Amino acid sequence: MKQKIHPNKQWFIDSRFGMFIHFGLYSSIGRGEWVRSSELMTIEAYQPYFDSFNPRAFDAEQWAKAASEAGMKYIILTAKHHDGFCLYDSKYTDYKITNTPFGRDLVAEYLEAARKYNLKVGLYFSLIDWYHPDFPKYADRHHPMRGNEAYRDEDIDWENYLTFMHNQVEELVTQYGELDIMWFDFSYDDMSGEKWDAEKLMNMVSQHQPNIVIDNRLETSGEGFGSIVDAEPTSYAGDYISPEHIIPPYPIKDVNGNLVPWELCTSINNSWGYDPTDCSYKSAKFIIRKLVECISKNGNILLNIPPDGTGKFNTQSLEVLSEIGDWMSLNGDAIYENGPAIGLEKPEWGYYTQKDDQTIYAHIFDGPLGVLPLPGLASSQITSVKRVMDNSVVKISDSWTALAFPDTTFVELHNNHATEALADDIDMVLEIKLK
Ligand code: FHN
Repeated sequence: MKQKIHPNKQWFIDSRFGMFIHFGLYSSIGRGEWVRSSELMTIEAYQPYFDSFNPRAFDAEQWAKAASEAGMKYIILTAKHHDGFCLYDSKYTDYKITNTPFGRDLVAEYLEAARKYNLKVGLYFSLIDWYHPDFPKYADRHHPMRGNEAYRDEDIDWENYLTFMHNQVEELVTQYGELDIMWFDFSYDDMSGEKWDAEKLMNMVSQHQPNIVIDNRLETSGEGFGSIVDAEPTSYAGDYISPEHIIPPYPIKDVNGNLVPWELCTSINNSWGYDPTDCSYKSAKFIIRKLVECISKNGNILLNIPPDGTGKFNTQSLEVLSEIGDWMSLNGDAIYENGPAIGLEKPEWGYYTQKDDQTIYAHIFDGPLGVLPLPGLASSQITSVKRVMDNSVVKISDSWTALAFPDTTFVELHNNHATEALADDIDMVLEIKLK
């Protein structure tokens, strides 16, 4: 089925699995990246975290190596989040990492390390800036100074803010080499589309980085996905839909029936920015199974790993990433370049994914009683069935009962139709080759 994405950007769909990193001043506070807003914190109250910011354990290689070894194919770092603090040496503000005790351009080091590990590289950029004097405060429903009488009659120059914001995007897309993804975040209420001068912004970005993949958050998705699913999307509709902590129930299509790429963004626990009290780390098994579910519906997962205030990934994150990597090293063929299995219903035991016209993968989460049914696949269609983990052949059952169901092939995961535990209790993968 035709994908609604430029061929130069197919790598994004093929990658299926990426790393998100939220890092900034808030990481040293440990109460999430919205702490200024959630605690109505003034710039002055936030300033000590700027003045003391020095993530002594930061090592871009640790981030990139962990992503690569977990089987992630792309990585996206917050160059600037809503607090306006820049992790790069912006010439348009003093509110930047090179003016803190850390003193270095962290974005530059991150990009160098990510490219060294052959990761596609992306930057997250906040359209919102709670530090800039010309960003709305009193009437804005997210700003830390919302409703603060001191700002009731604020006199802001929105055009000046747009010039500033566009200039910052331009320095990112011109001074840090080829970027593969720009992750704009986020539009809301009337702060959407042409309010950001989005068409001009997109034209500028595309001029400097013609193959860059862009998310759909330059416009609000409102009750849907934004204009990306329309017959004539806006110039800033983006290349993919970005659901957050929600997996679509089925593949997303545009009004013409083309598959629209999407990427679930979620975190390894329940926090984007570091929070030491958030110990609800998702297991490798949970993440892998959700990744398979997303792929079966034409989606990617962008998994956020929050570095702590010293700049390192903590042990809990590293252990989960390592276990994911172990599984991906054996089963990556059933993840990368996979998508929905055309014409096959979801089987009861897990999911089908499809790589090409001759290759389908069965992702078995729940083991069968005796032989495993492959619903929707007649044995006459199949040339071979193998276990991906060890490339061992799986026998097609020729029992009289199995043969009674012509639209279903039964395979023997164990000899003599025995019922045994799955050889891989995360996701036991079979490669099914079709004629
Ligand atoms: O407000 C941000 C939030 O802090 C975080 O960056 C997420 C990640 O997708 N995006 C926005 C909320 O949708």
